[in-house]
Amino acid sequence: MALRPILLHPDPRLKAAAKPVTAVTDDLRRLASDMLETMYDAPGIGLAAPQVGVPLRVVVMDCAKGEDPPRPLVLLNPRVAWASEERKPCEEGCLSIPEHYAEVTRPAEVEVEWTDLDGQAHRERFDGLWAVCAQHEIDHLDGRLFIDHLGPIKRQMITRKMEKLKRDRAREGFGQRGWHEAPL
Ligand code: K1U
Ligand code: ZN
Repeated sequence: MALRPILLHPDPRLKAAAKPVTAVTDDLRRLASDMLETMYDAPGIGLAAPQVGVPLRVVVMDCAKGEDPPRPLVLLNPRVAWASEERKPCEEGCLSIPEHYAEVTRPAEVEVEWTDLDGQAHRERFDGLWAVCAQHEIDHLDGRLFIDHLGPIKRQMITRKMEKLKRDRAREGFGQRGWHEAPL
């Protein structure tokens, strides 16, 4: 298992539609395992393969709260098969847009279909944070970020701040995992 660097917005790889998974290979199992480790380490409640630079329709999620046991899910080729009429606002964040949060309104409940690493098909109804996270992650597979649900002024403001953050990090030698140690 290994941590993978998470791409930061703006990056053209976060805007591209990901390709369907066609076979479960050792590489794919390693990707899913690395994505779960990277998500827990961040920490986050979801991660999509394009966020680690892999243009495949793979999502990992675990929105278990507090005393609930962990529930790591690996979703291959997930799709929203049904969405409720009822819509709910929820504050969203994104590991590719650190330190920025905004309210996004989405369907309150969704049924998601996916295949797991054993090739088993699933269809499950999600609500609450699970529903928000599943929709956020499937958006990533279609090259959509939560800021694309905001008005143009808020979106531009966040994008400009992220451009500055990336410039500052590049200038100051801030690596993906933190400050580079000065050589002895
Ligand atoms: O896709 C991502 O960038 C992950 C993102 C998922 C998400 C968060 C909030 C609403 C919808 C989707 C995150 O995990 S951001 C980090 C976060 O929200 C969090 C971190 C630790 C504990 C609880 C939440
Ligand atoms: Zn995200």
